Amino acid sequence: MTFAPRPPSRRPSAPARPVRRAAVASTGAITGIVTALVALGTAQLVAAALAAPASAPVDAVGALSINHTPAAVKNFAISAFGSNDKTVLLWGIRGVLTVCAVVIGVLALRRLWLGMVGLALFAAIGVYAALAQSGASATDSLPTLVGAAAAAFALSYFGRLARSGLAGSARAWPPRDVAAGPPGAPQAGVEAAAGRPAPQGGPAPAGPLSVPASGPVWRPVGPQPSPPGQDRRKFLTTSAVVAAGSLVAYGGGSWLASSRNVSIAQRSLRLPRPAVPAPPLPAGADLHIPGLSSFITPNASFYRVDTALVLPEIAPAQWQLRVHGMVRRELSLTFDDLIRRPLIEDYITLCCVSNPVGGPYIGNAKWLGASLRSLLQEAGVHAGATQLLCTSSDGFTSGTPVATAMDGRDALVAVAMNDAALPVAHGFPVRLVIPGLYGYVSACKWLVDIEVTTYGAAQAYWVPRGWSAQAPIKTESRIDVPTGQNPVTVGSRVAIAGVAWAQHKGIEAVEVRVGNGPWQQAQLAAVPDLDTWRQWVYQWNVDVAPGSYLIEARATDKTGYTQTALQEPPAPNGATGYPSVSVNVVS
Ligand SMILES: Nc1nc2c(c(=O)[nH]1)N[C@H]1C(S)=C(S)[C@@H](COP(=O)(O)O)O[C@H]1N2
Ligand SMILES: [Mo]
Repeated sequence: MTFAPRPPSRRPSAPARPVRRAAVASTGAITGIVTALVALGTAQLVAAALAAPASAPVDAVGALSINHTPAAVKNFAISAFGSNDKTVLLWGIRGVLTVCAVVIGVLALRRLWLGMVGLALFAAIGVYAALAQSGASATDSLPTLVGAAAAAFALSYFGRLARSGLAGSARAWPPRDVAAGPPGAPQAGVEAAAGRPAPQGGPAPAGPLSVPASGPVWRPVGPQPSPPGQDRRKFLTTSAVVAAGSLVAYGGGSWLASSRNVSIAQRSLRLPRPAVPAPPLPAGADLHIPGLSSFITPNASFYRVDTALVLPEIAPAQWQLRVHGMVRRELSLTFDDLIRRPLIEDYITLCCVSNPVGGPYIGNAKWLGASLRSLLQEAGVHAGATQLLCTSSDGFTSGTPVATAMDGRDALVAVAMNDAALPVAHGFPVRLVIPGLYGYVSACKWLVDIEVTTYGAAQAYWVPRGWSAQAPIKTESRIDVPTGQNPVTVGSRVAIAGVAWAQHKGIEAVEVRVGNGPWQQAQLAAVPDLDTWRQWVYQWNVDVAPGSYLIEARATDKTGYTQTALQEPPAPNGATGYPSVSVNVVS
């Protein structure tokens, strides 16, 4: 703090004016900033409670300024800051607010009403901005109004505390006879800051400035002034605590408000009809065998794999996708732009490279999305580009081969999963789904950016962490039943069933063997196309002697490749080996 007193002997003739000035300025700045934080924190909480994040003052003023920005400035901002343009704008508003808050705080130390007028001015701007939103109602003014009320309270409380802190320090130093001039002369800065006239000589009425020059400590009637420094300390600690609390309220309120906003946007999203509907689901796609994974995995039980500690909450209205890099024409799409494109619907089985043989990180859904290929064609991919570096709003990146995205398979910029908007955990509002590639090289969730580049020029998230840059899904199978938990009886018939997958190649056959016996053909369920897993079942007549038996399965895809028996772990590009389950046969 600028409070450290200089020894009086050094500058006996100069009153402490510069010191006071600095003290008033810093104290005023703190008062103003704490007041502003209280205003914004409170407003944000109210906005969250109302589920109206856009009515919080900073966001409302931001939206207002976007709508009133000339196109040229907007284009400059977009080209200079890209998709960060909104962030830059919001921080700009916060910066301006901080400067104004400092001014209001300093004013308030001089005359409280001046600070209050400044506050009211800001409240008016906030209310105006909140009500200027399209579809705004009177309640949208509440966040700003409640915030301003809390701020007014904070301003008068901290103003009072600040003034007595300043006065306390004036009392402590410098000794009145050295620095303060003749008794009764105005003490520059301090009384101005205190907002009341200096005592005009004599035993002044109780007040922190009425300190006798010498003699025994004079005790005023009424509330005792605190010892020097104590008020100042109280001011500093209280403002630190309140500032911290307000920041937490602000952060928490923003998060709450946007997550409520997103869930509302998600529930109310109207999905356009697909231009290319999914092939009809064949009657026999689901064998309905107890314990066998259903052909379609419900969204609620779909596996989830990502690096997000806190799920990104992106409202479609805020979403933008940039396609850039090695392209002839950079593209920028809003959510409306995206869903106005012809949408393709397809059943696609998504699988994680981390899935061990027999593991759970695989699921099948009906996806709806725009064609990634047509988007890339529109952008015009340069010859020589090999990789699409796709970035999530949380910074995660996946790297997809350009060739795979362009070869005509249903590589989707997806907006829906099983006839509903994407769940937030699965990438709302937009993610990629590309049949035939493990998720980490294809299925970027919360997609915001596609950079057309090369494998030489860029590495996606998992590549420097030891996973392969290229990762096509390996032909695999899983045994769902029996689980091996219960014994099976000699002479009974047991359904050995599971799923097999070779996305975009298709499953041609699945074979099963029991206890190193001969491979037996399993019966395959119907599938709508090549991009999904395929259920299979083998009816086993338990005609073996009691004992423990290993059941194994293996799949062959439509290219003629049979999955390998070689057991490999998931790293670096997918596990291999026959799935197996050990069952106990009893008589
Ligand atoms: N933004 C983002 N997208 C991501 C990931 C991630 O960590 N962050 N993980 C990928 C991986 S490894 C997989 S397997 C799939 C999983 O998609 P799901 O969680 O919808 O099943 O998402 C992919 N997309
Ligand atoms: Mo994954």
